Amino acid sequence: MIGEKLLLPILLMSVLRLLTLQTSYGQQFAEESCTVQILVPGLKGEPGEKGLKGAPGRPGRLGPAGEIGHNGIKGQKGIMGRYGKVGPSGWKGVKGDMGDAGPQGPNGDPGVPCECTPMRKMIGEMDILVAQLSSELKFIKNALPSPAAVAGIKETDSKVYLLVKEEKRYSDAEVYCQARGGHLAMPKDEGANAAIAGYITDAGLNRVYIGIHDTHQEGVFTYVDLSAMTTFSKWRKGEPNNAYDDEDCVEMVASGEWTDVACNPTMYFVCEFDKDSV
Ligand SMILES: [Ca+2]
Ligand SMILES: [Ca+2]
Repeated sequence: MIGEKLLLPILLMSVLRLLTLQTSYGQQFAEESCTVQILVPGLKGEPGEKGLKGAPGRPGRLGPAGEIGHNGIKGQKGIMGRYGKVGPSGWKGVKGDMGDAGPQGPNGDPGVPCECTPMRKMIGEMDILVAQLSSELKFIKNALPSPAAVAGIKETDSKVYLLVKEEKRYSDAEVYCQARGGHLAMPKDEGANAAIAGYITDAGLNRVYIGIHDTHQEGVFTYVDLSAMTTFSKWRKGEPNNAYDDEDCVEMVASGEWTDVACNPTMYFVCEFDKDSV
């Protein structure tokens, strides 16, 4: 405080002296003022030029942790990680398609000889049986006008007999049989006669035409194929009698006996066929 009180009068004195000297002794004042060395602050100078950029300062202290940011833009896909452990076995799959056929295998070992003879014999017998059945079936198909019209067939070793339940005159009956490859039945021995008689009986009939007549010469009976009657005949007692002088054809009754009758009446009849031709 004391310094400032002493300094103020000095400053005032210096200012007055400076003003008195300035008018006439400008130059001198300038020289004297420099020598006085009074510490008075000058007027504020013009701003200097901008200095050069200083060196970077030391890093500051580590700041506090920032807040959790919001989701940003999704980054690029990372590289594939390592393979994981092998997982458990899966369910059994659906059965696949059949594969291509494999190559042909090697030939097998030779077989042991078999007893083929009995087998061949059996096969041969079966072939014969099949052939017989086939021919009989063919015959039935050809011979039967309709299943209801015929009672069926009978056969002996060499003949097949067919009872036709269609009433025809003698000549028409023979035409019918010939159309199928045969004739009216011509019993030439006891066995054939019995077979035909049994056929009639089984069918519940009383009489049928058979293939015997004397149309060519009265009293001389022949078979319908014109073969002669030799040793066998089965005439009923009192027959043939050519009754009314009009009996030139023959019927067989259920007992198997023969009777000469007229040729025009219609009745059922029996055809016969050779087995060889059936
Ligand atoms: Ca006669
Ligand atoms: Ca008679």
